[in-house]
Amino acid sequence: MDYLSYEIRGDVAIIGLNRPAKRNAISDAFIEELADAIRRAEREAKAGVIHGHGPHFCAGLDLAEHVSKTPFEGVHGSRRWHEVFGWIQRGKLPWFAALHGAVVGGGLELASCAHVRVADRSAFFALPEGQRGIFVGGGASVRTARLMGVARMTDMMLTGRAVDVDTAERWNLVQYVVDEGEALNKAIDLAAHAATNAEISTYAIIHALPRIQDMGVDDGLFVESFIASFTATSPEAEERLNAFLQKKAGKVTRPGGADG
Ligand code: 1HE
Repeated sequence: MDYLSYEIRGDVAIIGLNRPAKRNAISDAFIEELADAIRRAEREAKAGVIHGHGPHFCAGLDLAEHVSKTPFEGVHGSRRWHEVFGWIQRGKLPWFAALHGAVVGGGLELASCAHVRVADRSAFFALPEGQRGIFVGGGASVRTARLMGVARMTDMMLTGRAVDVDTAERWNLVQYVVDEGEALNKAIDLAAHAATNAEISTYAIIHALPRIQDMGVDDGLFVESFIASFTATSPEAEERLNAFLQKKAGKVTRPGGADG
């Protein structure tokens, strides 16, 4: 692999963006490697982590390659990003992004596909497309806007504003903030935990929740009732529910508490 590292740890696939000299900028060949790695992870793991090697998570689209593309090649490139990133967001695995340094442009679009984002204190977030004379093309208008809201995204794109981790957490771009250098470990821990969940519940969580969010209230509640019933009557649910009732499964514990 030229642009990625790939490792399996237990049930977790760990994909590292590995083009640090170019700040992990994503070229056409890079996206094809990512496509293969995601499919491989779906065969070999129950959860996945994406992180970046070098000083930054990802500088987004490879601008050197992009500058010589025709408009239609640009459309095809964008559509390929959509396809591959869609396998992350609505594929078979829960994905955890470990973020540090620059998480900008297409790098933020990639991070926005993950189901959980962990950022260390070095991370910063920006959408410099407006300043480059282009537009987002890796799904940010759909995914990133849903995370932080259109008003904030409009501000970031119009003004070139970069935001730090605390702002990103307040804006719902990241769920966990950790000390510098700790994002990958935290993301792996969370992914390992998610890998122990019932496969059907994980699938429902990552596929049903974003769809229901886009539905009206009545439709959402109706769909929810069927998914709830379908998952609850699975053999895995029966086993897990009985394990709890027989006191063989862990209780819910207080955050940070010592009682469980
Ligand atoms: C690149 C890229 C890139 C760096 N494409 N080559 N993304 C951007 O507009 C962000 C552009 N990058 C930056 O603002 C900075 O590079 C960073 C803040 C990310 C990092 O700064 P720094 O000081 O650590 O690195 P650097 O010296 O700027 O860059 C190191 C090398 O990486 C340098 O090449 P070199 O040959 O001179 O060593 C840079 O040219 C190269 N490099 N970023 C190509 N992005 C599907 S649509 C998505 C739309 C977008 O993503 S638009 C946003 C693009």
